[in-house]
Amino acid sequence: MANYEFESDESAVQASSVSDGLTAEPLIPTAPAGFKSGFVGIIGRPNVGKSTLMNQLIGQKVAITSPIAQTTRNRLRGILTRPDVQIIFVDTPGIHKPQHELGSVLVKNARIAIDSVDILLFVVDGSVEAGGGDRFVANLLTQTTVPVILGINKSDQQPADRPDIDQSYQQLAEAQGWAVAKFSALTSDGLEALQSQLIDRLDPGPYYYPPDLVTDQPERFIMGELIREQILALTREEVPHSVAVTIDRVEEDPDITRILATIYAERPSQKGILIGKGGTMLRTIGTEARQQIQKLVMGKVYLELFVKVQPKWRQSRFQLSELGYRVEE
Ligand SMILES: Nc1nc2c(ncn2[C@@H]2O[C@H](COP(=O)(O)OP(=O)(O)OP(=O)(O)O)[C@@H](O)[C@H]2O)c(=O)[nH]1
Ligand SMILES: [Mg+2]
Repeated sequence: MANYEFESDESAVQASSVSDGLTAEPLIPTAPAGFKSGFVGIIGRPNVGKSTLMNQLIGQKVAITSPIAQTTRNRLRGILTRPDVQIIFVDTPGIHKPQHELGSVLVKNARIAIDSVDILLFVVDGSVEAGGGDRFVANLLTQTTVPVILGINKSDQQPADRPDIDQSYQQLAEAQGWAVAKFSALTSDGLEALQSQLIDRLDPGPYYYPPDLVTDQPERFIMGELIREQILALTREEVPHSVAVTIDRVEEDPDITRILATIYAERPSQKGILIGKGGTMLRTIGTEARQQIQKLVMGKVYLELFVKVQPKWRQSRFQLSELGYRVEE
């Protein structure tokens, strides 16, 4: 079974050399005078739009998104390079009350990001007022010395007659002296101002990654995520949460990329749902995922999917690690 390679914080520079496909230029140039750079951690409860925001800020889809909470399972970096600045955004799993070992690995990985970045962007959902989940995250952030910007997202969905929503977040921010930004990751409204706020707070620094690299993740990881994204979009209830995907083989021929992947479910009933009547569900997942992967590799893709049952993988430390989920200290 194939394992994903994950990079620790310390190996950020080497990460570029192991990223296959997404990098054309392995050399890191010397930064000109006045160049700024740094790491921005995107933190918040699940489903507030952290991954959508990161994709929009870097102008490319490197993180999958969905209306289902706990979509993101790994810390992953999205890199924005301009002539004057390089910002490395660190997308994290939503912070929530863990129900199983997978959940606690996710939350631990999100928490590690808090102290390993230069700026924290605490993202909240501006279509609803501050709740217990936001206050829990806010409380975690009071324990760090890293500067925090509270970002009110989904401004496009905020009802005009609810000024109390912003007030509930303003209160959280004022209590800690945090800056506030308001934007919509979906429409890009307010994102330029957010970018300026971030750049103002960055110090002069080097290129951490080659200018044309958009993520630290290997192409294989993103392929697996694009398959999981279709499962999140097409299945319901427990199925999206019970699924892991491994990429077992990638063969690149001049005119086609052949990919073999396995979808792991926890129960035979979930396997049945994933395959569907006469294999229709698996075919739909495969067709949709193949189209997304074709955009990633910019060429034709042949995708073969298998479904296997791995009972209780979300509870088992060993199996979590085999499937690419472990605490990355
Ligand atoms: N209307 C609106 N929807 C948004 C906005 N940003 C994100 N969404 C939607 O919110 C849902 C969750 O977005 P994600 O980016 O997956 O959220 P997340 O915070 O990364 O979620 P987890 O990975 O589960 O922690 C998706 O359906 C997005 O399309 C926004 O600015 N406006
Ligand atoms: Mg996410």
